[in-house]
Amino acid sequence: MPGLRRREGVHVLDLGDTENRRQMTEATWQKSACILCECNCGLEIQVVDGRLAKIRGDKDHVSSQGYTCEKPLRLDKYQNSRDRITSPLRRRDDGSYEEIDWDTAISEIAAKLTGIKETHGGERILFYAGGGQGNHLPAAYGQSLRAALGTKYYSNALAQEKTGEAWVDGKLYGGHTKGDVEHAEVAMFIGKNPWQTHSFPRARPVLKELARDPQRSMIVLDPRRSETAAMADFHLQVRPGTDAWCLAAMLGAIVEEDLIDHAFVDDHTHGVDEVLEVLREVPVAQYAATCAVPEALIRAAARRFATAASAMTYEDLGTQQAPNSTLVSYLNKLLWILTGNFGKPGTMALHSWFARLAGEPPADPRATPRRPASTLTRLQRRAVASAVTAGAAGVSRATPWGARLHKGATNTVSAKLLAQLAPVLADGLAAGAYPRAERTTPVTGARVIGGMIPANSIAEEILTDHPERMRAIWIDSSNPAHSLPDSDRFKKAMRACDITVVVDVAFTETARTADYVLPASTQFEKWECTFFNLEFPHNSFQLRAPLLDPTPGTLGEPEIYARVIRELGVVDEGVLDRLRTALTAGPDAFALAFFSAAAADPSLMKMAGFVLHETLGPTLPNGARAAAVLWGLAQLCVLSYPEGTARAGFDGPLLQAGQKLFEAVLRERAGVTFTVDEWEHAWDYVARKDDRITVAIPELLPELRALADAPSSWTTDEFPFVLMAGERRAFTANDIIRDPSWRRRDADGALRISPSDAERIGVAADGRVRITTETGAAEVGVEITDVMQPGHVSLPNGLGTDYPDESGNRERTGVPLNELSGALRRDPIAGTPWHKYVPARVEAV
Ligand SMILES: Nc1nc2c(c(=O)[nH]1)N[C@H]1C(S)=C(S)[C@@H](COP(=O)(O)OP(=O)(O)OC[C@H]3O[C@@H](n4cnc5c(=O)[nH]c(N)nc54)[C@H](O)[C@@H]3O)O[C@H]1N2
Ligand SMILES: Nc1nc2c(c(=O)[nH]1)N[C@H]1C(S)=C(S)[C@@H](COP(=O)(O)OP(=O)(O)OC[C@H]3O[C@@H](n4cnc5c(=O)[nH]c(N)nc54)[C@H](O)[C@@H]3O)O[C@H]1N2
Ligand code: SF4
Ligand SMILES: [Mo]
Repeated sequence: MPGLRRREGVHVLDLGDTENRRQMTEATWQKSACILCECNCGLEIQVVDGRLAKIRGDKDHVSSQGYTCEKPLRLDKYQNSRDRITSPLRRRDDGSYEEIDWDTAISEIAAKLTGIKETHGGERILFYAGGGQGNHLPAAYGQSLRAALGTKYYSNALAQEKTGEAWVDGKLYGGHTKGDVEHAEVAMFIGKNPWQTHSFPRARPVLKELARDPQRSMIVLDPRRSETAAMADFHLQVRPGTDAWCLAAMLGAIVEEDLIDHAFVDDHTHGVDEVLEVLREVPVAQYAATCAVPEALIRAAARRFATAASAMTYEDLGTQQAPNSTLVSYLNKLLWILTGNFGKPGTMALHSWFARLAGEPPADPRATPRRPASTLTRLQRRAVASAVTAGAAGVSRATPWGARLHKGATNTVSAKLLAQLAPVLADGLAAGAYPRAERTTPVTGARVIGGMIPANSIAEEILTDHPERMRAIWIDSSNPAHSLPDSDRFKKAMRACDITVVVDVAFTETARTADYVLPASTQFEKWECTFFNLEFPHNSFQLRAPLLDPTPGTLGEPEIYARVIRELGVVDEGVLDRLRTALTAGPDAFALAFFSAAAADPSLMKMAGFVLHETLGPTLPNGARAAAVLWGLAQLCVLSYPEGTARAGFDGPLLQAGQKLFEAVLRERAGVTFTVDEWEHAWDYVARKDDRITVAIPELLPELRALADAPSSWTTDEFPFVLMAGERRAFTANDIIRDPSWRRRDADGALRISPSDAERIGVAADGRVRITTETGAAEVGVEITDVMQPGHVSLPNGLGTDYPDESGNRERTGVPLNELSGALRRDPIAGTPWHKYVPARVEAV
C-alpha cells in the first residue's frame, strides 16, 4: 500500500513517480484519448501554446494499440473552438444572454430547482445527460445531484438508439452483448457501417483482415453499398426499412434446412419450441421478395452463418432507427442463439462494466432471475456476505468467487449492514440505476427502458397541462435541441419549462434555448474518462489526465455538480469530516469508514460521488480530485467481478483489491485491463439462475407472425423517397466539433442520391435539390453515387449547426436533420425514432 504524504494541509495519496504535466516541456507527448466516438482510441498529444499541436495514436494504449482513424488529427478544432463559452450565462427576457458570476449562477439555479422540488416534487425535474462520446464523469457525479433533488426520470441519446436492443437483451439474458469480430469466422453487420463508425477496437485493420481471409466471411445488411458492404462476401442490399423480413427469411431458412444447433438450444435456452413454431411458418420466398433480396442469396448467407465454427453479429442505427427496430434486434439475437454462437471465441458474450452506462432493462418476469435487481447488486450481496462470513470466522479465505475481506473489517462493519450497503452504493454510482421495475412515463405512459424516457416522448411530457408534466430540464454534454427528432418542438418544450440548465463547452443550439448556461472545461483541460467499456474477454478502462489548464471562467463538471449540491445543503458536514479523519489513517481505514457510513445512512450513499469528491478527492495526487468517484466504482467492480478482477491482478482482501484497482487507474495513463475472463465465463454474466437464455419474448412473437400481412413501405406519392437522416461519414462526429473547417471532405454535407434518381428529377452533379418531409424542408447540394439504391437518399449527421466567423456572425453549414426527421414515427416498444426512414420529396432547384 502506498503511503500518504502531506501537501498543502491535506494528505495526498503517494503513487510514486506519476507524470506531472507542469514539469513537461512543449515537446512532450502526453497520453490522452480521442473523444469523437465510443472507441476512444488512445492518443499522444503535444501541446504548444495552448494548442493541440501534434496528435498520434498511442501504441501503449490498452485497447487501440496505436490505431486511430483520420478524425482526431485536428482535434484542436474542438479545443480552440470560437464557440467556447467562458462565463456562466443567464437568459434575458428578450432571449439574449448576460454573463453572471459562478456564485450567482449556482445560487439562483439551486434556489429554482429547490422551488420546483418543494412545489411539484423532485420527479418533475428531468435530467437529459450522461456524457457524450468521451466524457462520462458528469454521469457519475450527476447521479449525486439527481439524488439530492429527488429526481426520477432521465434520458439521453441512448434513448434514441439503443433502448430497443436493451429491452430485448433484458428479456433474453439480462445483460449487454458484444461480438468478437476479430476472431469470428463469419461476421455479420446489420445496419452498421463499421468502416466509418468503428465501435470496436482497430476496426479498419480488423475488417481488412476479415475481408482478405478466404476462410472467413462478412455478411452485411444495408440498403446502401456502404464502405463495409463493399468489402462483404454477402451484401444483402435490402429495401430500406425491410430488415425484419430479411432476417425472418434467414431464420426461416435455418429452421427449414435444420441448421439449428440443437445441443446448444437444449442445454442453454428456455421456450425454444414456441419460437420455432413461429419460424416454421415463415414464407421465405415471399419475405425475400418483400425485402428485395434474392432468395438464393438469403439462403446462402443463412447457411454460411449457421454452419460456421464461429459467428457474431453487430446491429446499429441502420435498423435501430428504422421500422420494426425492436423486432429486428430480437431476430438478430435469435440468429446467433439458435446457431449456438455464444460463449466461445469469435462469437457473442456478455461482459463486465467498470460503470453501467444506464440502468438495467427490466427482465422477463417469467424468467428465474439470479438476482432481484442489478448485476452489481446480486454479485455484491453474495461477495460481501461470504466475505463477511470468512472474516467472522477469523480467517482471510477465498469466497466462492475468490473474494476476500481482511479480518479487521467485520470488527467495524456488521455482516448485515455490509450486505445492505452494496445495492445502495450501486444506485449512487450507476447512471439511471434506481428505476428498476418496468415503468412508464407520467404523461404519455411511454415505456421507460434502462431508466430512460424515450427520446420521442420528451417534448410530450412537457408541452401539456397535465399536472405531472416535467417542469425543468438539466442538460449536460448533449445538444438535444439539434439531435432530438423534431428539434423545434423540443426547443418549445425547453421554453415551456420553469427552468432549464445546460452544461456544455460550446454555445450550442440547446445552450441558446436555456435559462442558464454553465461553461465546462474541455475534455483536454480536466480529468476525464468514458464508461464505454464493453469488451470481452478482456475489458479495459482509461482515466485521462488534463493536458492543459482549464480555460479561465470554466469548471469541470465534478466541481459544478459539487457546488450545486453544496448549495442545496443536503449532506451533513459532520459525516464528511469523519470520513476526512479516517483518510488520515490510510486507505483501509477510509474504506471501512466509508462503508460504515454507507450502511448507516443509505440516502447519503445515493450521493456517493459527491461524498467521495468532498472527502477522498482533495487527497488524490496531481489534482485528480475529479477521479474520486472512481474509487467507489473500483470497489464495486471488484465486489461485482471478484474473479475477473483478480485475474487482471486486482486480488487480495476485498477492499484492498478495490484500492489496488483504483490506484492502477490513477497511475496508468494508457488504460487498465480491469477484468480478464475466459470464454466460458460469458455464462457468469447471464442473469438467470439456471444460466439459460429465455428465448421466447411474448410481446414480439405476435409481431414476428404479423409480418406476413404488415406494411413494408411508408412512402407515398407526396413523399416517394426514403431519406436516411444521419449517415456517419469520414468527417462527421455527432455535434462534437462545431467548426466546419474541421472537415477535410464533403464540407457542406451533400445529399447522396442514385444516378437514376438524379436523372429522373433532373439534377446534375453540381446541382442542388430541395428536400421536403412531413416536418420540414431544406436545400442542399447533391453527390450522385451508385452507392445509393433508387428511391433512397442520404444526408450526413452532425451538420446543420452554426459557427461564428471572425467577427462573430453565425453561419450555418449543412442541413439540421431534425428539422426534417419528426418524432411521430417511432418504434412501438422502445419509442425510438425512425431517423433512417423519413419519407421525403426531392426536387431539383
Ligand atoms: N464517422 C463517425 N463515426 C461515428 C459517429 C459519427 O458521428 N461519425 N457517431 C457514433 C455514434 S453516436 C453511433 S450511434 C454510431 C452509429 O454507427 P452506424 O449505425 O454504423 O452509422 P450510420 O451511418 O448511422 O448507419 C449505418 C448504416 O445503416 C444503413 N442503413 C440505412 N437504412 C437502413 C435500413 O433500413 N436497413 C439497414 N440494414 N441498414 C440501413 C446506412 O446505409 C449505413 O451504412 O457511429 C459512431 N461512430
Ligand atoms: N436525425 C438524426 N438525429 C440523430 C442521429 C441520427 O442519426 N439522425 N443520431 C443520434 C445519435 S445515435 C446520437 S449518439 C445523438 C448525439 O447527439 P447528442 O446527444 O446531442 O450528442 P453530441 O452531438 O455528441 O453532443 C455532445 C455535446 O457535448 C458537448 N461537449 C463536448 N465536450 C464536453 C465536455 O467536456 N463537457 C460538456 N458538458 N459538454 C461537452 C458538445 O459541445 C456537444 O454540444 O444524436 C442522435 N440524433
Ligand atoms: S473517431 Fe473513433 S475510431 Fe477514430 S480515432 Fe477517434 S475514437 Fe478512434
Ligand atoms: Mo449514437
